[in-house]
Amino acid sequence: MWGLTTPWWSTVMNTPERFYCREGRTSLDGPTCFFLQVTTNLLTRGGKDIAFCDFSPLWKFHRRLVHNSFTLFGEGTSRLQDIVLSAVDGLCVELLSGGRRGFDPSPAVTRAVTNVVCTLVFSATYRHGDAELQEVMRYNDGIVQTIARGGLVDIYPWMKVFPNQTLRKLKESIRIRDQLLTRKLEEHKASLSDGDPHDLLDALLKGQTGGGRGQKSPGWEGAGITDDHVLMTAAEAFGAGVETTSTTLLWILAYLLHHPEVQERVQKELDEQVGGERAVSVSDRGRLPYLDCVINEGMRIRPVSPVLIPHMAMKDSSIGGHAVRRGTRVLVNMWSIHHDPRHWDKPDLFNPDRFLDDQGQRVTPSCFLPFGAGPRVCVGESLARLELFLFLSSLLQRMSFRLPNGNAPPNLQGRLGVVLQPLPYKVIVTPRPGWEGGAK
Ligand code: STR
Repeated sequence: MWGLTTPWWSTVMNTPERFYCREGRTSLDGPTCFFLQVTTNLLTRGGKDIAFCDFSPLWKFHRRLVHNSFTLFGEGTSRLQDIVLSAVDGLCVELLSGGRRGFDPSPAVTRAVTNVVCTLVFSATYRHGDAELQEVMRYNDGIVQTIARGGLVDIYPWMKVFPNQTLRKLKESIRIRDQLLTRKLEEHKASLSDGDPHDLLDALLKGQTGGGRGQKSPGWEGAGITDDHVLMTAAEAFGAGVETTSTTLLWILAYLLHHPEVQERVQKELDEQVGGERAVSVSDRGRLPYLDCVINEGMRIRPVSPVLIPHMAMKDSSIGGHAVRRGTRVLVNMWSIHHDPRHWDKPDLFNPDRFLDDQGQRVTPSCFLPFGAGPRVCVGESLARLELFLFLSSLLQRMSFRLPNGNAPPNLQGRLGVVLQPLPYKVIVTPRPGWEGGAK
């Protein structure tokens, strides 16, 4: 296993092993789990969420509820598209007003993605500079800064040496988060009506009472979903929805700066299939295979979650030929799966074409698992894919990205915090013909 001198994650990532197992934990109270317990218990009120909660019938129900409410916005409806496109317009205007000087695209991208998630979770849409949006972004940043990735996955007792100041900052960020979300929850309770839910909070509240029939029918599974569950789910949808999507977009932009020819090819495809007269829409997706490949290749080469959050064996089992006892925690090394030279030709090369076959048809290799797999597969996968598609296609339709003169291309090593992030870098954006203002 990994030692003390190098960070655990670089040791894990740099081995070909696909799984790491650690026996000896049977519940969240186990001493080896102290550190994980401190941070994730604070974050989730002791596992009232989806990602960190242990498996149980209630968890299954809870997850299904969230999944169903996501399909409300998902493909087949234009709601999500409208929400994302309005954030895209704002983002394009902001990026294009960045001027000819190089600037860091990260704050604008994060703000746009945060805005989408705010609309999905509690129907708020914010203008640039809105005080509540700033508050949301500040507390989220506070959590991201303090809950290092080690906090999510590390399993050694010495990790409990957790600086007090950091813990204080985490607690304070969580307090602000909970205050804001509680307010939103109360507002939603007061305005809950019989029709279709408007957002995730509505859907969860309806799930509690069995489809909004007003009173809980006896034996209704949703009765186990407490207000705490609703709050923690909303909070998690935030954290997971913002960090992952914005980071993936920033990784892809970083790679496009390294590979201007890829950017040009995407833009050529967009020009041919969509043109410059109208905004891109979900229905264009089938016509833009190369763009899809670029998104896939970005998620392969720099998975936001290079080591998945821990899974626990619910019963005696086996994995990759190794026996795994009940209660063992299993870490999946997605980095090694996505860089396995037996499955990927030159795995360190950014090559979107690997997702196309000889006939130019899209292929999805079995070793490509950016959202994980199985019952714990990412619940936001289709939302995320839709967002990535709409954001990236609209950006590249409307503007081009290049390096400021004299700047070295972005560092591609990245830094593993709560997700694997690129280090800050600068871009110059120039509008493409007809999109000087950023939106139409
Ligand atoms: C980010 C910060 C925050 O405010 C809340 C959360 C909770 C859910 C976490 C998220 C975090 C980081 C990304 C995670 C997500 C659950 C699934 C996702 C770890 C800490 C991934 O596995 C990529």
